[in-house]
Amino acid sequence: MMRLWGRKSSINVQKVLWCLAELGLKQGQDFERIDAGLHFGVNQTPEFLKMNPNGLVPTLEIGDLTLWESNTIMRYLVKEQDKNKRFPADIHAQYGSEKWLDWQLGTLWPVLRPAFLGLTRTPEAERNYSAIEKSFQATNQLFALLDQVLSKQSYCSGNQFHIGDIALALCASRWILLHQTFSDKTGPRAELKNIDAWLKRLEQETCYNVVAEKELNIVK
Ligand SMILES: N[C@@H](CCC(=O)N[C@@H](CS)C(=O)NCC(=O)O)C(=O)O
Repeated sequence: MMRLWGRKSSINVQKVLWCLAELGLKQGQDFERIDAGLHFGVNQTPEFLKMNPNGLVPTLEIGDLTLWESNTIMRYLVKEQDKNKRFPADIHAQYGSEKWLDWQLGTLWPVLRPAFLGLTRTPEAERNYSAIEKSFQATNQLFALLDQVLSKQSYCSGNQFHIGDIALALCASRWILLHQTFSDKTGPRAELKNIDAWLKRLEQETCYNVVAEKELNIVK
C-alpha cells in the first residue's frame, strides 16, 4: 500500500489527494495517509529527513521508491495508476498540462506565495503589507492570463481535465480565500468570469470537493 505523508490542509498534499481521488484510489485500501507538517511535526525527524531531505510534505512512499514534489507525485500517479484512463494520454493533452504544472510551480506560486505566507503564516507585527499587496496584485495579472486561455477552452490544456487544472485550481482557491478574508490588505481581486466558470466546472465534474476548502488555514 502506498504511504502518503502530509497534513490535509497543505495545498501540495491536496494536489495529491485530489489526484488519487480522480484515479479511484481509496484511503485505507490503496494508500494510507499520515499527518505531518506544521503542528503535527514529524517532518523534521531524522527518519522523515531520510525520506525527504527537504523536510516538506507531501512525501509518498511506494515500496522502495520515495517521491517528493507534489507535481512529480501527480505525474507518477497518472503514469502508473491511471487504470481507468481518467486523464487523456495523448501528447497534446499531456504536454498541454505539463506546461501549466511548470508554470504553477515556477511562475504562479512564487508570485502568490508572499501574500499567502504573509497573511496566513506570519505574525501581524512582522507582516510586510506593501509586499503582500504587491504579491496579490501581481497574482491578479497572472490569473488574467489564465482567464484568457479559459475563454477559448474548458480546461487549461484543452477541453479535457488534466492534472495541470488540479495544481492551478488549488492556487486559485487560495487567491480567492485570501481576498475574502483580508480584502483590506490584498487590494481588489480581478473579476475573471472564465476562472469562476472553470472552478464551478471542476466542482461539478471532478473530485475537487474532496479537498476544497471554505476558509483559509491560518497558523501564526
Ligand atoms: N515544491 C514542493 C513544496 C512543498 C512544501 O512547501 N510543502 C509545505 C506545505 S504546502 C510544507 O511541507 N511546509 C512545512 C510544514 O507544513 O510544516 C511541492 O510542491 O511539494
